[in-house]
This record gives sequence, structure tokens and C-alpha cells, in this order.
Amino acid sequence: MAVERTLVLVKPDGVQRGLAGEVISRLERRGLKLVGLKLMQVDEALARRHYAEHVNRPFFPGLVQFITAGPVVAMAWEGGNAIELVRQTMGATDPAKSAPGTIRGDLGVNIGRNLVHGSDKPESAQRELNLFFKPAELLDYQRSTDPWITES
Ligand code: IDP
Ligand code: MG
Repeated sequence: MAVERTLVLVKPDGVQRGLAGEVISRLERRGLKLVGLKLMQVDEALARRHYAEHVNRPFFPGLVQFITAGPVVAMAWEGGNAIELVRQTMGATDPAKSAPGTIRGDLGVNIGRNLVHGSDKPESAQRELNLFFKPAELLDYQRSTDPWITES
């Protein structure tokens, strides 16, 4: 099982609703390891780069407006199969279709206010982590003293 790193954002609706801790807690309990964390305001340039794949979609302007509307919590999570684990823990994009027990399925309101972002594949994770974090902002735990289950 490959050890991966992935970008997770608690979007402005999640921060505003006081659910950042809930998101962090669920990912911690899943067994993933937090290796980067910051509270930040996304500007339009970063929003457009982050969501570049959606530039031609009708919802793109609203998406950029929303993600820049308030602070986000940006995080890097590490673990075996972390990208897929995070996606499963988040649930489907549309909260109306996400399973109960997932973040979006339990807490989400609608597709434009779905609380969280998680990278969808290794290339996206690499690209997105580079957009949000400098290398020095991501921890490199001592493997020899690392007790985490995701190391095995
Ligand atoms: P994901 O966040 O589950 O990876 P994407 O398809 O990458 O979903 O879309 C990025 C974000 O754009 C979604 O999280 C959602 O907030 C928003 N979005 C996606 N599809 C729609 C739509 O049809 N209407 C409005 N917003 C959408
Ligand atoms: Mg996506």
C-alpha cells in the first residue's frame, strides 16, 4: 500500500459553521496523519488555479466566488492510500447523494456548499499540495519513532 499525501480543504461554509474540528477529528479517527495545517484566505488567482479543471463549467464563477468568500483550513494528510481514504470519508460531491456516515452525507447542505475538498488522484494531490504549501511547511516525521498505523 503506497503512502500518499493529499490536500484537504475545509471550505468557507465548513469554517463558518464551526465544523473544521469535526472534519479534522474524522480524518484523525480514520487513522490518517496530519502533516500540514493552516488557516488562510484563498485569493482569486489561487482559486482559479486550484479549480482550473472546471474553468469551462457553468458553476465555475460561483465556485471561485465561494472558495474566496471566507477563510479555509488547508491541510495535508498522509497515510497508506490517503487519497482514496479521504475521498471515501468525504462522501460523494453532492450531499444529496453522499452516504450517511460520510462528512458530506452527515453534514452537507448542497453541492455548492459541500464543506470539504480532497484531491482526487495522485497527480492532483501533488499539484494541489504545491499550490497551498511550501515544502518546508509539511512535516517529515521521524519514521523510526513513528507509532502511526499507516506506516505498516
Ligand atoms: P469534488 O469536490 O467532489 O472533487 P468536483 O467535481 O471536483 O467535486 O467539483 C469541485 C467542486 O465544485 C465541488 O466540490 C462542488 O462544490 C462544486 N460543484 C461541482 N459540481 C457542481 C455543480 O453541478 N453545481 C454547483 N457546484 C458544483
Ligand atoms: Mg474534485
